[in-house]
Amino acid sequence: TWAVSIYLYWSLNKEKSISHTLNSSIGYKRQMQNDIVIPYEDDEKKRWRAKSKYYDPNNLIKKDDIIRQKLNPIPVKAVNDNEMSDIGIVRNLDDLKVRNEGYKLHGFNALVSKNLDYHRSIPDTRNDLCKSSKYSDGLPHASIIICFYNEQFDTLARTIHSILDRTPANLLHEIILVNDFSDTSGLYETVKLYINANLSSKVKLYSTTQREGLIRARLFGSDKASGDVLVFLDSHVEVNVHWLEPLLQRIYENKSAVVTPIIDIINADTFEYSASPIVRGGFNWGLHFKWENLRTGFLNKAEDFIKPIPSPTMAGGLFAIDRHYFNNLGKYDSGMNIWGGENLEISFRIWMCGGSLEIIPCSRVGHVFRKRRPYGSPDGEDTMIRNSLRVAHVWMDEYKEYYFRQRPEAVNVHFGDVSSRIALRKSLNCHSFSWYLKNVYPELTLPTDTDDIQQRKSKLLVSDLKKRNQVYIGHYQLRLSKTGLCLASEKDVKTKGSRLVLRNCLRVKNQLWSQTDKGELRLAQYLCLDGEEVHPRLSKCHEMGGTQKWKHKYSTNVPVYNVAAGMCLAAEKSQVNSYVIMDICSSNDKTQWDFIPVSL
Ligand code: LR7
Ligand code: MN
Repeated sequence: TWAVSIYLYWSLNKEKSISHTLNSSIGYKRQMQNDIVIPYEDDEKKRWRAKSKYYDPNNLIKKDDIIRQKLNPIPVKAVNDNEMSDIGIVRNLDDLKVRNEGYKLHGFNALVSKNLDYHRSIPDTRNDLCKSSKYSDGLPHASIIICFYNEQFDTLARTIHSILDRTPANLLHEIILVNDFSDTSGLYETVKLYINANLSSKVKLYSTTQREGLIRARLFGSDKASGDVLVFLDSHVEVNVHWLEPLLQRIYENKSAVVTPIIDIINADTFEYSASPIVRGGFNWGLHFKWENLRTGFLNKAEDFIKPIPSPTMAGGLFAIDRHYFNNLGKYDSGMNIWGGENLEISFRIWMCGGSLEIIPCSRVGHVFRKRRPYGSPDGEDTMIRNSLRVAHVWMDEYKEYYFRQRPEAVNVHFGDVSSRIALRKSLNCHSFSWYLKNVYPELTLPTDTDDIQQRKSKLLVSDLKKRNQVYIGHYQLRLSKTGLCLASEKDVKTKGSRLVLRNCLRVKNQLWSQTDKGELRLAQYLCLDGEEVHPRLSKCHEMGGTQKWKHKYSTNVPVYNVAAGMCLAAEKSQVNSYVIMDICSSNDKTQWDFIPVSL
């Protein structure tokens, strides 16, 4: 265990420092996190979500039985026991390596993905009315284009199989995979072998000859396509039942409608599949995509939940478009590099040049929302800024000033030649940006100085609300089995970031752990035990589960397991003041805890 702990410590720290340098040196900062935030759900939406029957967390992850037998599970039991707990358990150094390298290279839990079947059932998240929808005969057929750069093989395989399993063969013209010059060793060869050995000739694999970035890689793929409709997907998705028919139906009715599914959530730590609320795409003046609530009153009658929803923008990764329409509309801006901005560019272009962009609620596709983008651009360029500048200069007329005001550092950044895109806009005879704002996105307000203050205010309100709604299941001391030592904070109970240590068991605040209905362990009902790092710490409770969610049974001699981390709470040594760490789950004494109920 000692050697294991050292390795664990080293590898987790290494992972952390690498991700830190990646984030800061390339300048991607935390933008991505803002991009994927789902807006705070108002009560109405919550009620609606609660009513829908599809959300069944116990049914989410079903593992291949063979894998299950091989792994010989150790008895980690949760109170609300479900199957998911054991799929991410790190049982040995090989598991640990898969997991750690996975987070580093892919930004998600590769161990879970590896242990999941390529064919798995996911909950049907559609509204019930979708189930009786009828689709026309003679729908156009689709070329599905998936670009990938360093994708984890199992996740890519699951993406492809979900399509083959859930798409009617007569509507599937081909799947075009474009390897964007991945540098993870052997990926291209592995994919090639797998396709040749297992998959139909409808699945085609191409490769770029240098790293192009997702925009030019999609252009490359779309030029090879010959189906009526192009469907673009990311390489870490799972399509849901009857996902394609409603998209094709809408394009069949209107060739200039560009359509997206609702993007459901595949949790990056656990691969749980869950439904997303119905929201539209918007953006802010920093030119970041954001989710936006529907217009009030948009969802009135039952049928409103299944009709197309006009959306000012799209997230970018998952959409369907008539192939000729895509080509006539100017495809993509090939001057954009690696990642970012192309989603707003094509959204503005669609609306301003006579088309429409719509969300089709009966089409559902899950996407792995990673915690950070695990790659940069080869030369370190901030491609989000470059690409956004191209959007601003071509499409935004005088409104580009608002972007510059928001991002003063962008003013002097090099963005290449945009003359051909300006010529395109002219030749398509497109509307002005002010037309777009007025007719498509009137909800977008111009930035004012008070915005910041308002934002801070609304955040405060939300957190107050959460505090009031807190539900406690029980209050305990956690004693390391066979010792008189209890789990305590190294510093004061209110010190964020404090590590955890063993202290002689005493009935003090500093050893009082309260279990919430969200699986949190709160010290003195204040800060949350967070298992993100080798040394678990006290963090502000965010109520989003993840590394603040713990499983165990309240009893004696049980491991305390962190679902997202795949690791157990362990004592470094059985001595007063020694640190508590995250370690491989075993039946070792150092991972066994007694829950001693405390009445308040
Ligand atoms: O250099 C690259 N070459 C590639 O082929 C970089 C990426 N890629 C591939 C990559 O393997 C993946 O399959 O391109 C695809 C998209 O890259 P991600 O998954 O890193 O992007 P993302 O999901 O983080 O970001 C969203 O915004 C991007 C802006 O450029 C793209 O439009 C993504 O497609 C888009 N993803 C979605 O819209 C899914 C829903 C997320 C939300 C909200
Ligand atoms: Mn993605």
